[in-house]
Amino acid sequence: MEDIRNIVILTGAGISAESGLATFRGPDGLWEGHQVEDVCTPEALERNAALVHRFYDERRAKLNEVQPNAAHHALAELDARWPGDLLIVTQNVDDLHERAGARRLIHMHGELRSALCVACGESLPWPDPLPPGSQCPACSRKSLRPDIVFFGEMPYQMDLIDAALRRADLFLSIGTSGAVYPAAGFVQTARHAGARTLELNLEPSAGSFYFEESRIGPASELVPDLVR
Ligand code: BJW
Repeated sequence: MEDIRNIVILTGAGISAESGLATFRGPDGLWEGHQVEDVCTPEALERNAALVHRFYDERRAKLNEVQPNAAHHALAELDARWPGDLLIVTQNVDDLHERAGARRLIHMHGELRSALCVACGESLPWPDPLPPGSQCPACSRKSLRPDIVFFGEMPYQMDLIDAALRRADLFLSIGTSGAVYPAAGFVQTARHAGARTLELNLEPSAGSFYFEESRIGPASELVPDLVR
């Protein structure tokens, strides 16, 4: 790591799997027979708000039962001690990176513990449980939804992420299938900018061939081995 100063780390559902949170695409990747693509759209929210709210209510409740694992802790330690630029970009909506102590973190697909007002755009801590007909404290409209980036919506902080990728010396991808864009394209942006690229995953991802190196195994072992 001698010649590396700027690091971007992309994480996905696989990093939280060993904490007990289900991934999306795999044997446990279904929720009550629904594909994630059927629940996580603005159209689904409009068509069947109760179903979408229940999906996120159940996942939010599950957060109280799980803890960060060795991979989250290893990344938080790296964040604390790394003198150069470092950015953890997580696609996950759980809070396990921050509970492990990570500070330089972007939730590009939103957060379970945040609510978004569709009327005024305000984000606020999710009032748990959300009483029916809850009002937005900023505009008083009854228009709160989960602060989650659905398919077809723009992920958060893309400008910041893009800038970090363009000056990265190392791009590390952990526990993501590489099935969802724009995150799946980050490896190409980083490579074009001259970064070294490494993937840590339980199996080769969809974009495995874009990486210079792939290490196959559980994140709780591979991440501490790499960063400590
Ligand atoms: C382990 C492990 C262990 C297990 N250790 N590993 C280009 C081409 C085609 C389509 C598109 C395109 N660009 C955009 C699109 C459309 C769409 C898209 O990508 N569709 C695809 C289905 C093709 N993208 C969008 O709509 C996005 N918005 C957008 O593009 O806006 C326009 C734009 C234009 C230009 C620039 C920027 C933007 C929005 C995507 C929103 C995704 N939302 C979801 C749900 C919300 C969050 C939530 O409910 O949690 O986000 S979908 C779901 O997938 C979730 C995840 O964050 C995301 C990625 O999944 P992830 O994390 O990779 O999980 P899995 O389950 O797929 O994989 C887990 C991996 O871990 C596996 O490989 C396992 O092997 C591994 N693993 N255990 C290590 N112990």
